[in-house]
Amino acid sequence: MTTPSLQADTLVFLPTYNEAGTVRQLHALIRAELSDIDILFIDDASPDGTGDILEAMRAEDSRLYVEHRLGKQGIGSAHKNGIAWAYSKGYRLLITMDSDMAHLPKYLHNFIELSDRSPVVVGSRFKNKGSLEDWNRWRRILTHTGHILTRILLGMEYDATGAYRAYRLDQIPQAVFSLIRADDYAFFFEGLHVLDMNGMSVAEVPIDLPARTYGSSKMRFRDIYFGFSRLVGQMLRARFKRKSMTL
Ligand SMILES: Nc1nc2c(ncn2[C@@H]2O[C@H](COP(=O)(O)OP(=O)(O)O)[C@@H](O)[C@H]2O)c(=O)[nH]1
Ligand SMILES: [Mg+2]
Repeated sequence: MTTPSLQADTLVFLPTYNEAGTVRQLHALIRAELSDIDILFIDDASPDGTGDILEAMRAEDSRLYVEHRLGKQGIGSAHKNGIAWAYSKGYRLLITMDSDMAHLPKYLHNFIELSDRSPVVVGSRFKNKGSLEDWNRWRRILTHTGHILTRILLGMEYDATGAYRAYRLDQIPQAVFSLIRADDYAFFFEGLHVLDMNGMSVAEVPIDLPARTYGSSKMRFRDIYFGFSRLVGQMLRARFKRKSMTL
């Protein structure tokens, strides 16, 4: 069973960019799992009108918060904003997830449960055989390559590139997050590496990705290219500039 007191101090954060087709359903699914939590969306002025839909949803849910940014500033930057927002409001637990239905709310309880024992919890797509089965080949190759590279270059066994995570903000000094530089997709592996190097233990929740993946990835070829160079940069930073990664 999940700890009720922790649940009452929990924020679920989701960044959105062009997710008009999924946010309503996703919000309903999250609420069906957890009625006693707050939810924050940060939208980057999505051209498809996601921001307006979120505003309409906010009118119907008093524990739903929506922040609007002026334009697309990157997924990592949105996560940094969400984390800072959560610290400023005093939440003990922050759970982050994608808004395109790739991260199923049915796992939220597992994240909360493991957060009792570990300051960082990440969803892992590599624990269950076939959890990526329904994804197209290109996404599978990309995800597996990311996993192999973060293992070899950064020495992390965890699924380091996913956004489905839980952070115990009452156990992680906020300054640790300010050591993360990336504002793009590299935020995820860099962030986990920084947390790991600052002695935060990481637990994993096995997750399956849903049969139907809604929306399309906002990841572009340049993100992959920059992602790889950042991975190498991160490895060099850990080796030669260790001090810039630890408090
Ligand atoms: N606020 C904000 N959200 C973003 C941005 N880029 C991606 N997202 C959201 O981040 C989540 C993951 O993005 P997605 O393109 O599905 O990533 P992928 O599936 O890992 O390739 C989705 O909920 C997107 O709507 C951004 O620049 N700003
Ligand atoms: Mg996605």
